[in-house]
Amino acid sequence: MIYTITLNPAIDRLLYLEEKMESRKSNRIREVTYDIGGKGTHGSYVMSQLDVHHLALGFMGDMNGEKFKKILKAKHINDDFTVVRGQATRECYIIIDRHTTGTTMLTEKGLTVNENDKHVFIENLKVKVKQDDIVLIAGSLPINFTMDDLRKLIEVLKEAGCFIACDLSGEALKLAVEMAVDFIKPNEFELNELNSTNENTIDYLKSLNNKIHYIVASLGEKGSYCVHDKKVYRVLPPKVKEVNDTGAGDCFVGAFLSGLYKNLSIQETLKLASACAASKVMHHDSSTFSLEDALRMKEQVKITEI
Ligand code: TA6
Repeated sequence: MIYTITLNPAIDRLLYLEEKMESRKSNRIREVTYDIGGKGTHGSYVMSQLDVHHLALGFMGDMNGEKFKKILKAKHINDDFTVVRGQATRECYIIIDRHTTGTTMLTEKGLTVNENDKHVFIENLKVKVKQDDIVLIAGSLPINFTMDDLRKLIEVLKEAGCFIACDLSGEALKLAVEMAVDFIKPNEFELNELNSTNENTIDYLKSLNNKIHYIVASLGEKGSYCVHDKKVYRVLPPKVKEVNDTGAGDCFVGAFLSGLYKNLSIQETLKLASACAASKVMHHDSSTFSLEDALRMKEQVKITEI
């Protein structure tokens, strides 16, 4: 089973503009659609498409619970979110126009969790997670979920003996590294923050690999580096026409963990993840990708060991 933990999920509101967005002007919205938001839920969506036994966990607010659940259902995501009373799951706004590649994302802070909410969530996790499971913790933290809470969460998973994957940033990512989780996926900016002494990037990634089994350093459209078993792989994705890059990294992580779950080789896992992410950027919403296209593009992914 792969569990995804999205502590601060979102409902993504996609705003399609008539024209390029400009300040001091009324920017007309052509269309509004909704998608699931928050990094772990996107991973779950990929798992649902790849037929991987999965369950999405985290916190959700009861005030817009119906809307949130409806999107999860439409995306075939199995879930057992801890419901936070009197709170709403945040909305994030993704602004898309026909003239710009890349999108503008505006993210709300999210819900506030209290001590009881955190207790209920942790106890649920203790009952569920077993040694053979993979658990992904991804995305930002809700208000009042502290670094100590994150430490406790990782400790609970360590006690269960499962594979721990973290797609986190800032202090949360530093903590995941300190606690030697099994997988991290820093982007260039996050990697520079971690590599505080400016060591050569490849040497630094190799040194991280002494305690973290899988490191994927994502370079956006330029692909990624992956370090595993002291081997460094340069991964070049297929060239595609990008319409919305939101959620591409999440899609990569969901497919990568699915590859590990299915016992694929590291090369096959990287090809699958890279092709799914490439398909994602060709779609307008935050999570959709085409498995058919991904399976076709898999063979165009170039992997070299360096
Ligand atoms: O990566 C895309 C996405 O998951 C969006 O769906 C959006 O809701 C946002 O990121 C949330 O990011 P955050 O880091 O705030 O958890």
